Amino acid sequence: TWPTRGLRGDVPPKRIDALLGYYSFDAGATFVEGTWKAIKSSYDVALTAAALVKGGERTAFALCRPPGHHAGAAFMGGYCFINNAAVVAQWSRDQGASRVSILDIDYHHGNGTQEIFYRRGDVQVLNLHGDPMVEYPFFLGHADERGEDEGEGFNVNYPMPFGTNWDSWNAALEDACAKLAAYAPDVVVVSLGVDTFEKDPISQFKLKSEDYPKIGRRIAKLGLPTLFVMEGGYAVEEIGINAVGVLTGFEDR
Ligand code: 5XA
Ligand code: ZN
Repeated sequence: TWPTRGLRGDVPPKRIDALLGYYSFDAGATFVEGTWKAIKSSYDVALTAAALVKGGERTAFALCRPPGHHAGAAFMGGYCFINNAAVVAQWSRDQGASRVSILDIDYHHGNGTQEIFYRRGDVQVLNLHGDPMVEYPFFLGHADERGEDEGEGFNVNYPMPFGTNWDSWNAALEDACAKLAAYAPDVVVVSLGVDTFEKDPISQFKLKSEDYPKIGRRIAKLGLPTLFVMEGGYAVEEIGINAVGVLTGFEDR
């Protein structure tokens, strides 16, 4: 049960089946035996990668499963329980980074990441994704969501239509990279989803395998310590090829 309009969303009930609704926004984050172990391992992987970058590595790839970018400060959903990208952004701040940018290039809007940092100016959030009028998570991710209070102007959304190809997607990436460079963060966290791929079974963008190294190359051009955190991707045969494509592009191999 979800506390939607007309129900009390401010009183956490006592029963586990009701708490599942209270702490989620959809039925896409379920618990079975082993779920918590997976969530905690994913979180640990992200922090290990963050420590490598803090220790001087130019980049590290956190192969997180489950992913995280739909999870907010107090809710799960969309296969996400803990927001790994947000955790490492905050960890980097705690370790002395003045500013952190999160560049979310997963096909779906990272509603959790947006929610967590929406009122903060110390973490910039840039999000390229399917238009929420027609695409999951539906209820956040519009271009007019720009951040509030101290976060005003530090949340940038690029909703794009079904069928978006490399040229249009890349134009959004260019704009995002320009805004990121102007913000001059100490660390970049990339929420790396490869469900933008043309053959992804649940997504509607048209990127090709040959495009992923170009993404990595563009991000590398920023010249900043960069932490890649895995998000979505469902074309099982090509996930590895496309994710590694971004990384080899970053390393210019
Ligand atoms: O980035 N998010 C995803 O890939 C999960 C989408 C869940 C759709 N029900
Ligand atoms: Zn996704």
